[in-house]
Amino acid sequence: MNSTLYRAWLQYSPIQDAELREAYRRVLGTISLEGRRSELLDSAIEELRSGCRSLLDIEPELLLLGNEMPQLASNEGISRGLQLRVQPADNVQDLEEGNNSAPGKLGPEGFRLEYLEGKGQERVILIGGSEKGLLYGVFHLLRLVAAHEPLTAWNVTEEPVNRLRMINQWDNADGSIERGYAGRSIFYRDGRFTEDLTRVKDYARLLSSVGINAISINNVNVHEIETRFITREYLPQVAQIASVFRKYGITLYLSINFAAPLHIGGVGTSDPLNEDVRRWWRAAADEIYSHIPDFGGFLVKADSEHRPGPFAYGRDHADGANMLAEALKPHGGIVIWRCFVYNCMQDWRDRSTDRAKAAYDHFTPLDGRFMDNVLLQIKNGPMDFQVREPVSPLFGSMKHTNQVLEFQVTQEYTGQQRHVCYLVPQWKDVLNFDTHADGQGSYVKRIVSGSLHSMKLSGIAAVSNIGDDENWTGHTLAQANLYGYGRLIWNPDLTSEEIAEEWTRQTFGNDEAVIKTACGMLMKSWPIYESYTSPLGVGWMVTPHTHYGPDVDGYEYSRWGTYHFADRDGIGVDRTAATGTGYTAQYFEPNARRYETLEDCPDELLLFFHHVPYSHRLKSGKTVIQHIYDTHFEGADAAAELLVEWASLEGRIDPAQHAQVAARLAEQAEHAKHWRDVINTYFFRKSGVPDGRGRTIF
Ligand code: GCV
Repeated sequence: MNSTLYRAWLQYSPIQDAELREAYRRVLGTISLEGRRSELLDSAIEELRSGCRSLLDIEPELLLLGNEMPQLASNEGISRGLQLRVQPADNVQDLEEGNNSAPGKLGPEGFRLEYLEGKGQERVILIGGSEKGLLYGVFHLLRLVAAHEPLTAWNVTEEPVNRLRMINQWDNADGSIERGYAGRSIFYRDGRFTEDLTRVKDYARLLSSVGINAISINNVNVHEIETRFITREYLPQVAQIASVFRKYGITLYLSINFAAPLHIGGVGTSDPLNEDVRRWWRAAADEIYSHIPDFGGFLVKADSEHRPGPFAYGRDHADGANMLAEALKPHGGIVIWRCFVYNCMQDWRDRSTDRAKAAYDHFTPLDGRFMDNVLLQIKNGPMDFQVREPVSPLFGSMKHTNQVLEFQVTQEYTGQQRHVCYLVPQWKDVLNFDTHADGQGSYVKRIVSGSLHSMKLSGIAAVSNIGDDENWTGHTLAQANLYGYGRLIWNPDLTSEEIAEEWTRQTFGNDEAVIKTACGMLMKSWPIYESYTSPLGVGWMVTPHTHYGPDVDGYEYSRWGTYHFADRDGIGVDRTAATGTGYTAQYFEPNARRYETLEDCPDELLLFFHHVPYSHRLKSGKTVIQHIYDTHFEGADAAAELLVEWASLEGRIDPAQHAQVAARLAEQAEHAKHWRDVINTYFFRKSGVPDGRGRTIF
């Protein structure tokens, strides 16, 4: 497949501007490489060559300058073209030294790109902190070309801010994808691994181009076949996938079944303190590493939504995680243990249990007990990837435990890639949230980058949004979320607008009208989606199980702990310490007080923290009920307007891309009306309060 839809942001569309094309050709016509060839360097060169072919219609001359590793001085070596170098190992900054490189020293994943001009000659020097850094540099260079950046602006030094930059696939061996909205798995089909790995390779290119360095390739809900992925039967195939990703600097992980010793090991128990169980996991780890020497480790969902875990044996999460960590430790592997643990069999009549409190209550007492090769993976919010949630209070609360933040790129609760919802602004809000864990400035981004509490291991993971649809993501605009995720976690200080623009230029070209309209649409898409779905942070109100479309009471009398408590007088969950569940007390001050106090609580989270009458006035001056009506009318109108805006781009971008997005936007506009009418009608009937503007409610 080589269509525009398929190429996503790696279009490498021919440069039409003759002057610019000539300038790029001058410096990219000759590529010299100093140093030893390696798999990663081969990938870098392959990418450069295909990029040059496609963007500039040239076949660059490649000069291999042998094994000598020259010094870094930029005036050495040959004096023209693009010069690729890997910084000598003794000059690479140790990871332990921190993420910001000292002058002259690059971290192993960093790179420096420099355009030099003088004496009638010009050249570009690209130095990688390692082969991997060089590969990232090549992708960056190609990004600059695709965005038509002038050579004089090619002067950058980049280091990733986060160490672990991971993607989690929720793919099942039968080819289905849990919460997948873009077709079937590219990894598996009918219980077997896919034989043709072309698509896996192209996925690796996409991920590597935005700096992703780790992937887990199977669902955290580990079923029967996948339980055996860690055995001799499947490891040769897992190893093949690992080798595809390795060439792009991406380390492979597997989700494991905590009860594997019991189910497939013939051990009779999975008790983490049982010596036979421990021996079984050690042997399993030895076997894995004999096939995949650089295997990353295990991702574990345990004692969560009916998945097995240590609780069955009266043990806790630290016992479970450490047992696995011990098995992986001799090989340098890590355990990523998820904190998505709550009672999913709650009695809705029980007002004392609050699902939002669960992760904090389970894990904070264990701080300090996890081995140093264990990381806890924490979802961004305390519930489950809703369109609006507060930030999980676990961030910053476990100062002696490695932490990974989990985002969801797949749009489970945010329109399922049928609605456009650019999530980078939401993720930025999370990263910029000040936990006050160590006083002012204790931002989530500093916790997960490891800089606040000097964590040895830390980073960010996210659930992928791709499948085997031609355009990877179902909605072509949803490609911006995968792209944006990678770019944002490389550098959390990039703005949402910058990322949107980068993606748009690479995907749709450099027509300024396209950039302006498409970026504008992306930037308003999350607020629009929020406006016609569940109001003021209360969440849920979706069809049970599928999580698509409105069903206000769908989760109200269920066992999932997801309630809005709407009655004829008011709505919202009282999570205050004074009169409610006490959840607000899990935050550090002043956040605890801000959420606790009705006057200070931000409007957008009001119903997450408080139960209020419909007549309650928001900071905007509107009552809650009028806010619900207004946002739903306006939201549905705004969704219809997106379609009109997109129509204005017809003829300015590739027809296949245009038609694909137009079809999804038309569906969104219709579905937004459905949301509007269901929500407005529900609250009108519940409250009896008419719309102040007399619009039609049913
Ligand atoms: C993989 C939510 C989703 C589940 C998912 C779970 C999790 O509950 O609806 O499909 O399971 O989160 O993150 O483990």
